[in-house]
Amino acid sequence: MARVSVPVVLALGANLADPARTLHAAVTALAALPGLQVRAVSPLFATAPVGGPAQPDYLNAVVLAATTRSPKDLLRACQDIETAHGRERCVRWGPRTLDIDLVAFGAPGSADEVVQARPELTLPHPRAHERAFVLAPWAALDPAARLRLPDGTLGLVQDLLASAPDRGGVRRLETAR
Ligand code: A4P
Ligand code: MG
Repeated sequence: MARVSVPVVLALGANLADPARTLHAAVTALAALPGLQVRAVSPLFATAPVGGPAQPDYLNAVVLAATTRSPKDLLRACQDIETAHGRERCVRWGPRTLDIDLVAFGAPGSADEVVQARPELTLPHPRAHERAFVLAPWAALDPAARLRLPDGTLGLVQDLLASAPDRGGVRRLETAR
């Protein structure tokens, strides 16, 4: 059965090899996925690492898209793109050539919104609401964006950013993309 296209928010991060090049290649790979239409790509943000071992600063970005894929299928496609860019999973929150997380699937409050707490795929992403490295690029793209919070309420991404513990560590890069 053909699925209806629903909005999806993806968060990209990289802090090994050539992160800017990797993020641009990842966006190109996402745009080439059947069943995914990239609508907007944020500027890159240089961000101090949150958690994990000592590691280089990250570059982070957010992609707004629409998809006819299921959440599980989209996650698998994102993981395939990570693997194609040399992603290895050794240390939790450790350095990585590329991470692509599903932040939110479906519009908050609409029938297509997906809220689920499964280890293999939790939606919305369980830590996105407290991470400036996700919230800052997202707010730069969509100042009115809202995110379903773990307590079930909706938060304005800009407001969440204003109180995110790591907000002092994020810096928008002004370079042309
Ligand atoms: N998984 C569950 N829900 C999701 C989701 N919504 N999106 C599962 C993506 N994956 C999800 O992910 C571990 C498992 O989470 C997967 O098997 C997937 O099925 P992973 O990509 O293998 O490992 P990870 O990303 O290290 O794990 P985790 O816990 O998701 O990490 P976070 O919370 O995403 O943090 N600091 C800066 N400045 N910038 C960053 O980008 N990233 C992290 C990773 C830590 N610190 C950072 C950054
Ligand atoms: Mg991840």
